[in-house]
Amino acid sequence: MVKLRNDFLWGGAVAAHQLEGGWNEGDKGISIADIATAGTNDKPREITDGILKDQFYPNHEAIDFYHRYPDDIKIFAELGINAFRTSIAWSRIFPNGDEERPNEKGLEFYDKLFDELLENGIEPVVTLSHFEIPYHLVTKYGGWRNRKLIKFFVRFAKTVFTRYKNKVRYWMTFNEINNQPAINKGSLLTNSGLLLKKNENAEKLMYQASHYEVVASALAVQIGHQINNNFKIGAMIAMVPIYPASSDPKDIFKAQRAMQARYWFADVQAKGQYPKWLVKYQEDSNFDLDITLEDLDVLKAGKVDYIGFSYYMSMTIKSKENEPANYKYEEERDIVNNPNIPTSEWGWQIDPKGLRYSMNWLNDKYGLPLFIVENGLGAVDEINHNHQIHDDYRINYLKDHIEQMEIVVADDGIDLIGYTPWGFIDLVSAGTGQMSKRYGLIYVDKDDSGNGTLNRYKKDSFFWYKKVIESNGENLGNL
Ligand code: P53
Repeated sequence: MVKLRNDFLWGGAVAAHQLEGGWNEGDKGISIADIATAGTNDKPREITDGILKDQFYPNHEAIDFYHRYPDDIKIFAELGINAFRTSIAWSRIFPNGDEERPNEKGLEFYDKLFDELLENGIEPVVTLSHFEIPYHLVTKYGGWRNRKLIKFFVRFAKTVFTRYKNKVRYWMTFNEINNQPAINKGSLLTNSGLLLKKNENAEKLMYQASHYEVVASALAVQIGHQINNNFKIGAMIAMVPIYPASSDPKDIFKAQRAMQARYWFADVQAKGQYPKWLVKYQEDSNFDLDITLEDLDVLKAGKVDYIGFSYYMSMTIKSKENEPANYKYEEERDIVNNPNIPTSEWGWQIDPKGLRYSMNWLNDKYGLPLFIVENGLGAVDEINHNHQIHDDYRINYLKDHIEQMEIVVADDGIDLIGYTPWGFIDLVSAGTGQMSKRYGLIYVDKDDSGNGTLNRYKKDSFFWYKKVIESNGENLGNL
């Protein structure tokens, strides 16, 4: 029944700063993730001005993958995955971000990591920028508000494309490039590294920084293809479909505008140009952005090969009385609860059918191969005295999503490259800095304050996913 590609990638996904640790080893520089404190769902992580003595920084050690990767990869091989999505920490390769020459020790680390993976039949899938911009680029240049960042990023991309051209086939430029609204709260924990100045227009700044990022992404795509014609270089977007709360036409349009505002990044990366509504909107807002004709040519020439996306949840939006015609999407203000679907312990609305909707939407819009590069459930796990973790809630979540993914391939005829569930080994949450928000099929013994043996244990979901992979997705039954 299921007709997945013969070379379908069954994998797992992580990001350098969330699992490696070794934050100051191998001449690595400080990244913004290294100065992010721990938070909770109610208490946002803080970005401190440099490293403060009395603060706990969960990413400094993370799960110590930097030292433990050979043993971890043995467990990954036992799980049976054939793809491992990670990122290259920019600050290992260019510790400050603006050096002329790369740090050889950083390059060697990823050589060893990729070799170890390949020897175990696991293909590395690599994101260039996953929320870990070198901090020096923030303090000296203001992060992506500065056009110079394009040059630094392209140098980084060129360096790693060249170095790993025979080890890595699938690349993504910016993780969740559309995950930018955090700047409204002044948070740095996105790719952009933006600190709002007093009285600065956050929306204008977001459009400017995002423009430089899409230009840098398009340049990287062009250069990557020159270095290795077989490279597949993708966009990576956070896919959270926005539904209208009712069939009221006001809700329908509001949801449409929300989708446009959330996904224009993919329009630019996949179609090589800005959507008309946004050009008009930016003009009408008098943002006076630095977007040159040359930039627009770069965008046309650097279209991505596929759409990578994360999928965790859907959101729902409702109109208000007297909404202005030029409604501005503001997620925190406008999202309402969807009573038809459940909500996770961290407030994310679980919606497996929304995955089918999302993939059809993406396919209709871009017609490019799709790659589910993140999906998963953050939940509290209990480990018993035999080191067992009975995480049937996680199995159910993954099963329900894989089921929809298979319907999409079998019934909707959509070309899907692979599936790499997020945080398949427990790691530090990006949003909260917690360890207790666990996504893993592999348990890591460490708590939110940084205590624990760091031992690894296989959860029930590990044995379940192993069977799914062995049967190429045919066997989704519980244990
Ligand atoms: P955490 C928000 C919404 C959707 C995906 O997130 C998100 C976020 C950011 O919190 O991020 C992606 O750890 C991201 C990963 C992250 C994962 O989702 O907050 O690409 O780095 O860990 C899960 O539960």
